[in-house]
Amino acid sequence: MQTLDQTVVKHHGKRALERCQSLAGISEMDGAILRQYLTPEHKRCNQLVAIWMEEAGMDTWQDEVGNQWGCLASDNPGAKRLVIGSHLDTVPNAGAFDGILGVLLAIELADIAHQQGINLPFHLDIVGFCDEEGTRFATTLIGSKALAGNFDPGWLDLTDVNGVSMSEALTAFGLSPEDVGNARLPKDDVFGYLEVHIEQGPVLEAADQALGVVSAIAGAKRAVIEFIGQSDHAGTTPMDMRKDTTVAAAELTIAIEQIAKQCQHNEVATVGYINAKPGVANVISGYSAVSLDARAQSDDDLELLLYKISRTAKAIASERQLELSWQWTHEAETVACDTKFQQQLLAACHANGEDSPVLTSGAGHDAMAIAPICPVGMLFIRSPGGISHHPAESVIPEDVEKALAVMYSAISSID
Ligand code: HGY
Ligand code: MN
Ligand code: MN
Repeated sequence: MQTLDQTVVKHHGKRALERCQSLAGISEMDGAILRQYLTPEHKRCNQLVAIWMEEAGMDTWQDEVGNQWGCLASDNPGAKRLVIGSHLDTVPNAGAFDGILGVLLAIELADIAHQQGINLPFHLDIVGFCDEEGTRFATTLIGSKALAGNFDPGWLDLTDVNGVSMSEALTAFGLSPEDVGNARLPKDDVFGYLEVHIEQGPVLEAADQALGVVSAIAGAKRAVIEFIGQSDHAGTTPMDMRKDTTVAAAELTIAIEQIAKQCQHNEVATVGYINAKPGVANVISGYSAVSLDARAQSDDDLELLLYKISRTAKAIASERQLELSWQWTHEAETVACDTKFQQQLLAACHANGEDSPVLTSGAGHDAMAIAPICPVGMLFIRSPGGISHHPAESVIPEDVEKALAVMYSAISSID
């Protein structure tokens, strides 16, 4: 297992962090980071990443759903492909490293191999996924699911807050909605997928560890739970004659927190928003939508959590004589990371002087969407304060350098 010279690690680690800040400047929001799928910012980001990939000696292309690719080809034309990547899109008011750092570290790896004239036994493919967060069209892992052949054509009709459909947005971006299925990777070509990502949680910091190897990624389901009641006058409608959906939404929100807190295996459930309509002070809301993001370390735990929440939602609707409907918007099963990749990553950590732990991921990642077509592995980088999905998201430069050194050692051990 090869290790990198410290000066090389420092140079490339530093440049990856500088480039994170360059991409942070490509944002739809003034003074904050937001980069959504199929926007001009997505296009500008892909163009800049493509330049960096080409400087690293890679052939580049953008696929049919808007993922940005680079390939450092092996001399062996019949070689298999190792894909290393993460996502280039962000949540609103994001940090500079969630997803982004994983793509840029992969490009530094390719540049090191290119500069050293290493002939890899596999084609090194790097991918910057177009939409992991699902911020614009309320469905996530679009780019990575497309690679696995799981792009749902129904997504083309999803609309953003401005009523623009994904199909229209693809066309405006210069892509053809009818071609999105072609982004699918030929299953036999790819022998594995690796992803470096910030932990986005407190575990590595609490263990005073720079890096961690991921054993499994929590399963998740997202839904919009809708209460339908009766809009009415806020001044003339007696309290016992109301079909008030905002109160029902608030009652369910509190209940969801209580249900998750009473679970025993680190289940989590989050209401990110309540959307009441018509949403004015002097009208009782006849419609309220409650977003639900539920996660667990096993599919059985997730199903039990969702059953309890569903039962409570029904009881609230019945008690308040409201209609209830669920719109499922996302589902990702719990994914186990490949044992061999875990061993190779742990060995690479040890070869670089790190006694890194193994941990599970509460956050979802593109690796879960790739898992159906090839073995996946993930390396986590410590998140100071456990902060993420927030401008205060940060990394320790020395940890980033260690991650680069470990990834170099890991891929050098792949035959
Ligand atoms: O929500 C998640 O788990 C990921 O950050 N998209
Ligand atoms: Mn994220
Ligand atoms: Mn992420």
